[in-house]
Amino acid sequence: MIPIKVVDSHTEGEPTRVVVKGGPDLGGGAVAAQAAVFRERFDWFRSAVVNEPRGCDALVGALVVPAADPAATCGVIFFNNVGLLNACGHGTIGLAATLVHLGRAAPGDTLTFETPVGLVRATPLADGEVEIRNVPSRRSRADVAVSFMFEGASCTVRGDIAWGGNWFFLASDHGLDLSLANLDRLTAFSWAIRQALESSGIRGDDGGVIDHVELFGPPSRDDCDSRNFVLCPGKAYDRSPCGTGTSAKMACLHAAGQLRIGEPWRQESIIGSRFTGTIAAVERGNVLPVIRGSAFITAHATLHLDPRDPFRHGIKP
Ligand code: PYC
Repeated sequence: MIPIKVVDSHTEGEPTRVVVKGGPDLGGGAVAAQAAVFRERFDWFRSAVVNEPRGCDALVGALVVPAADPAATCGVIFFNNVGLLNACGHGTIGLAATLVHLGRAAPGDTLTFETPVGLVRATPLADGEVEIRNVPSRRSRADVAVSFMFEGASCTVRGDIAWGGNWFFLASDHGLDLSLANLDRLTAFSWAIRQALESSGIRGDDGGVIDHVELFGPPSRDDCDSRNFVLCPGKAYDRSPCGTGTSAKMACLHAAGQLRIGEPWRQESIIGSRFTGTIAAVERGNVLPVIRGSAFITAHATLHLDPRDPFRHGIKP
């Protein structure tokens, strides 16, 4: 078996594991088609790379694959503890930092990654930050009411539905304290929203499942505009402010007339880290989000899958 070589990093606290060697052959073609092959035939590989005992619930994997688009540097498929992600902002920053670390890119280069949902650009900067240009993002519906039971009481929350590379339900009027000490309640509340969206058949405007829930509150830092809590599809919370979530937020703010092109939006995460976003332009009703953040390399490793190990393919939640 080819050894699986990975480079680990974290972007504003949220971990990424880039598979740089030993990934499965997905047959080439468009990255969206390769992602379908990965999902159907190589779920064991996904789980082996990111799930316990080798990984953890928060870990996002990034499989570097050939791109079909001649404009792309390479393709990338992001995945987590329960499946594939369409796109991933913190992971894109982690991937760019990893390529710089490996000497495959340099500050000032513009890297273009083909994802299953479009091209994402990343520029490693001289100060160590990475700037990404995410996929066109949009608010799809405003002020949607979602009702569910929470802690034995019936509860209704209103929020927006937006695309930022993944589908999000974004709510500010929820009454919860956005602090790390409150993680269990935030998780239970957001998960109840997620389930209510699903059971009421509320989806994105392309029929996509709304699998990320984002709650907003006042920032704890003077240099931020807002703090968030983001619940990811596998019930882990995003330690970073979430790149696709910040893109969705900026789309909502712009649609509400609260964020102009070029105006900075400084999004604090639940752990106090920060992304700085701006809207570069608006095209056909979509905002073009630009986001900056930092990633740090934490490990180089060779993953070992011992045929005698009953958990070599990970413990699936
Ligand atoms: O940064 O877009 C993001 C992201 C999605 C899930 C975890 N991080």
